[in-house]
Amino acid sequence: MSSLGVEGEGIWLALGTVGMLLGMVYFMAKGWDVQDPEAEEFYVITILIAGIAASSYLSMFFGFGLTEVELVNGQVLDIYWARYADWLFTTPLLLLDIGLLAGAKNRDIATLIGIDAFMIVTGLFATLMTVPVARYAFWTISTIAMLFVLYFLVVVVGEAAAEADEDTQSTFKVLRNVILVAWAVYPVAWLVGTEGLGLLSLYGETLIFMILDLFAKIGFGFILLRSRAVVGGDSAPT
Ligand code: RET
Repeated sequence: MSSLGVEGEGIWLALGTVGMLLGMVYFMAKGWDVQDPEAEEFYVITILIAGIAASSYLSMFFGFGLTEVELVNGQVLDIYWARYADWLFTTPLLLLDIGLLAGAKNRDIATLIGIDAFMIVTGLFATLMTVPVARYAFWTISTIAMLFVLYFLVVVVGEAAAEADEDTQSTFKVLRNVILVAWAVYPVAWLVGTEGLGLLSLYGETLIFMILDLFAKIGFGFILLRSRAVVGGDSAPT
């Protein structure tokens, strides 16, 4: 049985599932013959990102990843918590992808992933709190963590990337910009969406998160796995 969700947003969850599955199958097909162990690593990570997101979207579509939070003022929010389970695993994997590409030190990648996990967990706290002021307090903490992640990515990982070859540098810059633009929209969507000020309906918010997730995961993977930096040499398609 399918679920249309609370406000008919099931359509976006279905599209999200299909989009993630198509991305995953495309990356698998493209990576099938890859022999180079370094390139293989990027394929495995990126396929995993799409696969985790596909299961999360499917669980939300079937209404499993959905719960209710009753605020102290009696207002009841419909919360898709499965997003946070998805993001807790996929955002570190995205950072691992770009960190490995840049040739960053393991220690720096680990720091970046640590702050990122803190961002998602405090974002989940913001989402589950019943007192409004606590929700906004955790939103602020999570957003500050995100600014640290973005800063660290540009400065520390960027420094490592600056020492890489030209192909790697240009792919790094494109992917870094994808992250800078896409990630920064998430806290805004939360704030204007049903978890925050409620200016957006659950229907509209689910649509926005679906577009962001596809861009930040499948768009990102597409750019990474097609790049000369990963494909290498003259065999690159563009
Ligand atoms: C939340 C709410 C609290 C404030 C902040 C958030 C940030 C979320 C981000 C999510 C990124 C997700 C990605 C998914 C992959 O497709 C948790 C929404 C800062 C940055 C890239």
